[in-house]
Amino acid sequence: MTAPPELILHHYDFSNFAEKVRLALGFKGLAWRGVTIPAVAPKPELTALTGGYRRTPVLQTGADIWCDTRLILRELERRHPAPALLPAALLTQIDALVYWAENRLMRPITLYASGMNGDVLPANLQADRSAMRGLPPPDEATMRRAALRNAPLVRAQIPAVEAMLADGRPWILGNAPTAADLAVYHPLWFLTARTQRLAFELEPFGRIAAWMARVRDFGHGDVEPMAAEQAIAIARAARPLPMPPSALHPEDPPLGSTVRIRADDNGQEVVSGELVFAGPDELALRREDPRAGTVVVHFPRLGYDLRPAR
Ligand SMILES: N[C@@H](CCC(=O)N[C@@H](CS)C(=O)NCC(=O)O)C(=O)O
Repeated sequence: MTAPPELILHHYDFSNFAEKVRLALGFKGLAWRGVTIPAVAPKPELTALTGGYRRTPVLQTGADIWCDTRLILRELERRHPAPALLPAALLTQIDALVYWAENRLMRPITLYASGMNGDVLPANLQADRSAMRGLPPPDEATMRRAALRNAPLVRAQIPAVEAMLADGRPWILGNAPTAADLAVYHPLWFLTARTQRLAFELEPFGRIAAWMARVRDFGHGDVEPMAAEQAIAIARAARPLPMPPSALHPEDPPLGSTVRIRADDNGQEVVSGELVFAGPDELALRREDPRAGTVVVHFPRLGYDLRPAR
């Protein structure tokens, strides 16, 4: 019997950040297992692995849990370097484009698409997303107003993507795909992920349409479903990877101390554990879970807040 694939992605179908990772798995031609997680909290099976982090997606390899798509892509690249999505010579440009796409471009698209598709979204989704930002549940009129306020912010930015492709290049950074293509693609994908109502926003842009078709062609790789309980059992049976040497800053909490990590933007559930790795742009903490056993949860440094435990 062949061993099952080591990569387990915890995701759900209409998550655009999950779509970014599914396409990365497809581009690299990888086999993986997909655990479908709830789109709203609580997510008890996911948080047995993460210790509290509830955003989507999360990658699991044995007893190692990789949070945030920036880190997930880096880990995929480390394990499967070819074909590359993060070529060293382009890393700074990729990071800048990822930040623009996933913050400045993504947020108005989310508010626009969600507000125009309120009737087809799961009933409790908007209340959950507002709670993630410390806001009360919005009524339909509020969502609609937010959609209308954000439509111009979407239209102010889509032409920038067409301009990036204006010289006829096939990919955002030239002749080969990079993580920048995935990061710019997934917010645009979200515009029509639920319904075609906003497809007209992309219609004037021929280069974007051709480029999105090329990205879609990466596919999702070779995926088989896995039950959440099985993923937890895999974590329990595995040992976390050995940690490379850390590169702590003098301001960091000491290695081996108990720390708290949470996202600095939304979904700020705290994860607590023992700091076992700190690098220039990665943090990892070890935690004991009654169901998942000893796991190491990895985060990027940027976008996360690290503090000593109280
Ligand atoms: N910076 C994070 C953002 C992830 C994110 O915001 N994902 C959305 C789904 S597309 C989310 O977590 N929404 C709430 C949820 O799924 O519980 C990443 O790159 O992974």
